[in-house]
Order: sequence, then structure tokens, then C-alpha cells
Amino acid sequence: MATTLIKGGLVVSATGSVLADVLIDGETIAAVLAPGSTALGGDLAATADTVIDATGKYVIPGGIDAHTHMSLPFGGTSASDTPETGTRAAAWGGTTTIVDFAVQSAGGDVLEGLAKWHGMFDGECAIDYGFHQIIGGVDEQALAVMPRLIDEGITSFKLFMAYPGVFYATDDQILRAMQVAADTGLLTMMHAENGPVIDVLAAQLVEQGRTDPYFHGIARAWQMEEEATHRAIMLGNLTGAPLYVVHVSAKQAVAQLAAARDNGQNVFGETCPQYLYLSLEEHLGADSAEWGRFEGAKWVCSTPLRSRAEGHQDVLWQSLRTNDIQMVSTDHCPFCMKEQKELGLGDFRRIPNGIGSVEHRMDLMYQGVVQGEITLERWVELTSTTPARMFGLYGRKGVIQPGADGDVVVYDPKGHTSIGVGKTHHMNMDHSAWEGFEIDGHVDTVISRGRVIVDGGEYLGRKGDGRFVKRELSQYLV
Ligand code: DUC
Ligand code: ZN
Ligand code: ZN
Repeated sequence: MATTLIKGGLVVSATGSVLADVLIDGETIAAVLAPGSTALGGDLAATADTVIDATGKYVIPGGIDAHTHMSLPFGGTSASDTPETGTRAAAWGGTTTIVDFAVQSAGGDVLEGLAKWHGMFDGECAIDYGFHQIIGGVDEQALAVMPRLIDEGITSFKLFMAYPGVFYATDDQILRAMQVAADTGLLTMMHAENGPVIDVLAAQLVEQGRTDPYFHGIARAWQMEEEATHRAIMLGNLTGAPLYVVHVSAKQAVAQLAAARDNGQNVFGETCPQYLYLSLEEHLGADSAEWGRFEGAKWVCSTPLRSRAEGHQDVLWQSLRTNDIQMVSTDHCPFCMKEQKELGLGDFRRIPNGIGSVEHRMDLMYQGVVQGEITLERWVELTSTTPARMFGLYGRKGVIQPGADGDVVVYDPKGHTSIGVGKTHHMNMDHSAWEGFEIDGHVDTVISRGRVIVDGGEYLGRKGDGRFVKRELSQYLV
């Protein structure tokens, strides 16, 4: 088996940082040793097949993005990154595992939906991947089949309190699905926004001629995120099902989660880089020579970007420090402006919802370290270790220790990354939601199960390197 030695770097974990050499044997981490150690019987730097000098750099477990939507059919089109292009872009950015969402649509068969996603992903990916299951139609058949997902390595499912007529679940349906979750250990993931109310507000705005992307953010009011988050928490409380709320953007929703946690309830929250850095005023309300007031369509996603004047971004950063929010994923769901976002010219309701970020999450969150918002260790915890623990991957992923998969990133804090189309942009999009962002750091080397797939500004991997990973139950269940 080929061996790789990463020598002289600062190995950063969720619990601390230490100067160490990391030896990977084949696909697996074999040892974490004092720098230059000969404990294994010789000079490893002389005998390893590949030696990577990480002096002055951070050595971290590969990023885990637990919320992506490659090729998701949405709003009359499909997310523009395929499993192939999206996972390659993820690799460029230091993410070595994604968890995407297989879809069961209303009236459809859950296991057929899952099989379809396997068909789309298998043999296509640059990095390892797992699936959550979207239950888009909670009916008797779906409820009966859900426990079998665990045998398939799918230990979490997502419900939507938004999107009536598409993925929407009513309260009684949520109750039934959560009862299954409480009985089996499946983790309930919730898109918490009150869809029926939002749809009325959106229709009223369009009738008033308020059709620009900005009004997407007005229609999707924070009150309806807070309300739905509270309702989901109460249904979780009633059923005893642990709850994971996806893409939290409103500070009031954070407060709901914090209160429930303080109350002893097993609830968790995820936010995304767009809610930390971008805003309703500056982005949804953007205006350009090329697109006029439609420019903001680039940042139409749900939940929406929130007002900076109202302070949501500051509260979200704070919540990452206090652990009121435990994870940062991307909700990567990219659409091009041409022919995709454009579908909503004249009516913001028709703009496909989503932002592409899978390539930039590790860099964007590292910038939080540079800015003093989070520590180095918390960066690793939010982007790799907690996702692994939350979604049943820990031990294999999310940690640098003997026996774990050789998923390792060498990150250079003295490097620099200019984000934007024509600079660092491998996502299949005609624009970047992050154009112009400058990062004081750089993903130098990415190793996936022992294979160097990014190094020296070159992509060295192959389509099909990535394998499906069956997941265990969440470590956060009690
Ligand atoms: N939100 C998005 O922005 N895109 C896809 C689905 C979702 O919930
Ligand atoms: Zn969602
Ligand atoms: Zn999503």
C-alpha cells in the first residue's frame, strides 16, 4: 500500500492543536507522531512514497458539507452542479465529504427516490458522499418505509414546512414522521419557514408590482422562520424526536433553538456562510448595469438573506461561539443567471432558490478565524467534526486519528484566495455569489482516502474516486 507522510504541520482538531507528522497508509490514517519521530522504526520521510511538507501550515480533517443539492430539480429547472462538477468543486475547496439529499416526491416511493439518487451519484463523484432523504410526501407508505432507510445508511430525513404543493408537510404529517424518528433513531431535519403564510405575502407583493428579488426577502419574513422553528421544536418536544433545523438565518430562530436547548431539549441548528456574510440590503437589493434590479436574483435562497440593520449576522456569529448553532453547511444549490435565475424576471416567485458555496465554505469559515469570530479549533469543529458526529460519520471522518479515512487538508494561513469567476471558481455557474471575497488563507493540498486529489493548484483526482458512505445513527441521540 502506498504511504503518505504529512510532516511538520500544526494538526488542528476540535479539541486542540499540536505539531505532528501524519502518516497515511493506503486509504487510512496509520499514525499521528511527534515531528520527525522514528517510533515506527526509521526515518519515515525517507521511506514514505509521498512526503508533503506542511511546515507553517495547518493539517485538518477534510471538510464535511452536510447540506448540498447537486442536480436538484427545483422551480422548473435543476441545480446546475451535477454530482461530478459539484464534488470536484468541493474538493478544490478542501471538502472531502458531502451529504446530499435524495428526494421522494409526494405520492412517490421513498426507496425508488433513493435508488434514483444512487444512480445519479454512483461513479460520478470526486469525493465521498452520503445521502439524507427528503420526504416530500408523508403518506402511509412513506411512514412504513422510513425505518428501512437506516439499513441503507440513510439515518436522517428532511421535512419542509415551506413550499406548499412541492415538498410541504402539514403539522399532522410532521407529527407522524417525528413519531417514526423517535421510535427508530432517525434524525429529523427541518426546513422551518411557514410556507402557506409566505405564499400569501408573496402573492400580495407581486400584485402590488413588487416583483424584484428584494421582495423575496420581504415575503419570507423572519417572523415566519421564528414561528416555524418554534412549532418544529414543540412537535419535537411532544414526540421526543431530536430535531436539526437547517439553514437558520433569523436571530429570532436562533433564540428559539437556544431556549429549547436551555430547556434540555435535543435540538440543533445549522447555518450557512451566506447568512453570516451577506445581507438583504446589500445583496438581495443589489442593482447592476448588467441586470438592473434583477441582480439580487443571484442571492435568492430560502431561508432568505436577512437585514444587516436588524443584526442577524452578528447574532449568528455569536451563536457559533456559544454553541447555540452547532454546524455550518452550505445548502449548495446553484443556478446560473442565464436561463435559470432569469425564469423569475418580472416575478421573484419564479426565481429558482439557491446559492452555490460548496467550493468556498472552508475558506469563508477560516476568514471567521482571521477576523476573530471563532477559534482555529472551532473552525474544524463547525465544518468537519460536528458534521461527522451529527450525521453518523465520526471515526471514519471528521478527525485525524489512526483508523480514520485518510481525508486530510493542508491549509496555508499565509496563503491567499481571491474568490470569483476566472479566479477560483470550479462550480458550474455563470457567476459567483462570493465574487470579490478575499481570504487570508489557502487550501494547498487535499487528500481523499489517502489519494492526493488537489495539490499545487492542480486537480489530480478522477471522476469516480468518491464512494457512497453508509452512515450510522447520529452521536447526538440520547
Ligand atoms: N432552499 C434553497 O435555497 N434551495 C433549495 C431548497 C431550499 O430549501
Ligand atoms: Zn431547505
Ligand atoms: Zn437545502
